[in-house]
Amino acid sequence: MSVVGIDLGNLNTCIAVARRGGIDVIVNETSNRATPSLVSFGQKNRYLGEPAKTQEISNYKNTVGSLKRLIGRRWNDPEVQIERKYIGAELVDVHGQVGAKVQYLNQEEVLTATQLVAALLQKVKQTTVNELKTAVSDVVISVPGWFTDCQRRAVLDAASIAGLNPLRLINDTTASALGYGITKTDLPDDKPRHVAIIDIGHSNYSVAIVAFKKGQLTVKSTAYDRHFGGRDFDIALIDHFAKEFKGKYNIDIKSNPKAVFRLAAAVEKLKKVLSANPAAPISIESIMNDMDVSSILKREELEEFVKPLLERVTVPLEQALNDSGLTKDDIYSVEMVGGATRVPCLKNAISNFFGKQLSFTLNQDEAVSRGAAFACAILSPAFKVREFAVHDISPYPICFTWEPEREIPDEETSLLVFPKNNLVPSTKVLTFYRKEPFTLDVSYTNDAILPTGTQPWIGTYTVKNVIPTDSGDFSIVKVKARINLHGIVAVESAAVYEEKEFEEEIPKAAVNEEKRNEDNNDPEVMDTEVPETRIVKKLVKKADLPIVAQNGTLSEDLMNAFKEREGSMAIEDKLVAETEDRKNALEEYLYDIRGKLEDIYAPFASEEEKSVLGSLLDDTENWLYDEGADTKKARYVSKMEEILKVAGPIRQRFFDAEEEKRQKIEEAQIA
Ligand code: ATP
Ligand code: K
Ligand code: MG
Repeated sequence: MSVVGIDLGNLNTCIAVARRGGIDVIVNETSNRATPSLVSFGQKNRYLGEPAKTQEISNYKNTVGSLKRLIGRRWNDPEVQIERKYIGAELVDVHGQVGAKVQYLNQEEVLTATQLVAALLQKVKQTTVNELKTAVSDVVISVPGWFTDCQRRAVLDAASIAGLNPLRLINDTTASALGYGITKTDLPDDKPRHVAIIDIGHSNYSVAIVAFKKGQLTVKSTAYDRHFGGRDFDIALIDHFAKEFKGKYNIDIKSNPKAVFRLAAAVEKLKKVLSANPAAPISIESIMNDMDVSSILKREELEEFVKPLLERVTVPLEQALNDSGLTKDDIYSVEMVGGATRVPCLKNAISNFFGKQLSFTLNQDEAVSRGAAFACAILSPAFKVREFAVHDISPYPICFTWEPEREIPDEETSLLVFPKNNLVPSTKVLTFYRKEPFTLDVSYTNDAILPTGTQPWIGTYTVKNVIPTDSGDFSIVKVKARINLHGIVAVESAAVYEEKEFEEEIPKAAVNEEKRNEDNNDPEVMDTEVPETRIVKKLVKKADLPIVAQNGTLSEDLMNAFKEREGSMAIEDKLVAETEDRKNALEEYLYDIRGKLEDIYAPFASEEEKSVLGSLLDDTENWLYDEGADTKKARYVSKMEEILKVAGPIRQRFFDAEEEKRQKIEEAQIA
């Protein structure tokens, strides 16, 4: 059974697996420890991860990135407009959800963001299967702590489409915190150690204040800047150089999408060099109109370009600290995670804020995936890990509302069931007095801290089969509301209860207490022979009630349709890969046989055979450059068989002769 942690990053996805020896980050088909979070569509197949990156520029119209910024969003969410500038493909409205329109198999295809993430997860699954050589199903996937119910449900749907079984969605900073805590052997028994976990990635910035004790962590508070990361630096640099090159070379980069992508790739490199050097060059060959461009930039200039961003860097820190009720002095260490925490001005600002040296003990690029793998190991029945409890919180207050019951005057019609920073997971029971079915609306309450554009609605749950009691009174209905391990909210169950009278023995202590009060001068009375009883009323469950649920999870029909579509696209990809494989094999075999025919096979082939096979090889080679450059798998297989038919007997004679030689040597040795 697999134990896998997936850090679904905006730029890169990182996969960690738990093995007997510990947690390892695995490499993909190009030996990289991170896979680009990109999916691309072609005439014959999809390109997922690395190959999508390779075509990002040439096939930008059919390539989609920023996947985690799109998933679970409605089309009219203002954030979708923000993402447009980072994405080559056209974004479209798919029944109110955001999707992308691409050319695939020479046809127009529209895929929802959920399907696109499923495609990426499909790739993640293959990479993991290749590494582990076993089926992969159980995973833990990380998401930003600010992800809403809808976004979380969409990630779960995507995983399900890809055939994965998420045991948990874990918040990015919680994953890093788990990786920190579970490997520390010196955590205190009593007074907790408070650590600030800071993750600044490509698109977003999260901070969590976490209390660690031996065997457990408790997230005290979190804060976010959802639009703060490496890509903001990239955009600032793109703007700068586009302007500079306009003046210097008289070219308009912004008018040419491919030129923008070329510039984006170059400024990302430049930015990284500037993290370690005071100045760095940039040069791009034929950026557009066959023009080469070059320039140089100082680190201070970059810092000037992103000044508005830098002014915001301490805002989440301030907020998280405030919400935790702690002071800077209470913070034992500041752990930095995420690629953008390598930027010197960010490091300085954060270090100055806490008045402390920053700590880089966690692997900046891999901490989240490693933590997610630990979480998976903890939840997996297949694995034994050190006991470590994770107490996380949910940032947005959630309330339940309902229609008032006419016969109950002044009944409340809403309740804040899960306040801000409620523990995750958590179950609460609500009691209703009703004579007929009723409906509960679940929604976020506080618009102020909700990401703009988030619809407050989370779900609608109707409790069915509610009727009056036998005496025509209100039935007592208890409803179980839960935030589960994924951080999503649902009404889990409902049941009708009734009050029943029971006769119960009065506990000895209580009897004695009563007696003593009656007559505390006479201790003899305390020894009562016959136990005394009393009548008590208790609520007992009479029956479970059915619930009709509506929430952000995909309907069964759509889920099945998406699974089927993903399955057929995956088969297409596999077929293309196998075809490519057969073609390569044919090519290799052809050159191999040709070489051997002039060398070791020469003594074993007649002149006629040599001439027949020689021209067959020539013909096949020509065919490979011509019609065979791009054809069906079966054609490559049959060409291979044709060659084998002629070459096989020659090869056999060679092997027979070799075998004879070997035996002679053996006999000589024995003799
Ligand atoms: P997110 O967490 O926002 O979803 P992610 O997890 O994919 O995104 P990371 O892999 O943590 O992001 O970080 C990637 C970002 O870090 C990129 O913008 C990258 O350019 C930047 N980065 C990586 N190394 C450096 C460096 N040495 N100097 C500056 N920036 C860097
Ligand atoms: K990452
Ligand atoms: Mg990240």
